[in-house]
Amino acid sequence: MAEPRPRVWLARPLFEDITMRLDEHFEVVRTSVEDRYRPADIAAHLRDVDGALVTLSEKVGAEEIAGAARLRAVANVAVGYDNLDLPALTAAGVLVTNTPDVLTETTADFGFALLMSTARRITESERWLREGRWDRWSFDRMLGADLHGSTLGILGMGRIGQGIARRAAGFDMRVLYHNRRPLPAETEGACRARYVGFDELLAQADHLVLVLPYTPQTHHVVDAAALAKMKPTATLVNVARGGIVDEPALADALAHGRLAAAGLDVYEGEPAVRPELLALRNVVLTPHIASASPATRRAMVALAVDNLVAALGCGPDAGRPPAPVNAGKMKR
Ligand code: 8YV
Repeated sequence: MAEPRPRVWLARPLFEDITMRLDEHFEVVRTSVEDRYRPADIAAHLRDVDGALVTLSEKVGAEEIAGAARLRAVANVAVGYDNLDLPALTAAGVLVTNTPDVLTETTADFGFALLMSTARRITESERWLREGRWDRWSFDRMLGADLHGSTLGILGMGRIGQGIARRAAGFDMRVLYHNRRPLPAETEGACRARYVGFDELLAQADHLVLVLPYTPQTHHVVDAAALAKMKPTATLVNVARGGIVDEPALADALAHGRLAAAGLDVYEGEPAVRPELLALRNVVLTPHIASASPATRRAMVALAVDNLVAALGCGPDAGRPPAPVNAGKMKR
């Protein structure tokens, strides 16, 4: 008798023409839920599958995999994987994969767009205009911060940070960065960026962009003390994860003129956004869309499918998924 095909759970309906490739190898359990799953729902879906393809809305940790004896692979459709408890999954022998590279340029484009909108008060002035408040032209209305000739600080100089640095060169910005470790001189040269300590980055930046991974070590690294080291005229942009910033401290700094403006694409409790942030005029708020172009979202799903197929020992790259995250050994 033929071996039963591995079973995989597809947590969201994602580009059916791409995810149908999973059907060539697996029995695919599709769910159509568009809301958040509760931990017990995720646990129930993982109980009888060999693999799962999930997005960052699905949190998978020790509780969710407790009864998942067959689970061997979880493919995340995102480069960030803070939704997955890596130590718990690795200890259980579950291979985790993500979707790096394919979203770098789109996310860097968006980071730059959010920086420009925030510094030059684009959404704030549009709201004001739509409210019918524009009665006469005025010389000092909606003055914003220049990008050209200013100092851009980049916290987290991975692929996306480097993409933002390359864009900054076109605006004649001076680029400083802070990272776990300095980049090789050649990469620094290509990005025209200089490594500085965290405090110096905060003090020097006219605009600070956050592009670092969210881990227990980076939780609230931008807190009240860090914000106090920034220029009161500075702009802060976050396209990484909400938990990197202490949001009440940020809202307080923005409300009291200790920071000029912020552009946020990510939030600690997303999709909920704190009322203190919603109430401020000097913050641009977008709903976690930095990688949201059709080509990039499709490439992310395609890579996640390739990852899952290979992680479960199928397809041309069997056993060698293109983007593995943990060193965990597969159970079979
Ligand atoms: C989106 C991201 O969250 O890849 C990431 O880590 O934050 C973004 O690309 C992703 O597209 C949603 O799954």
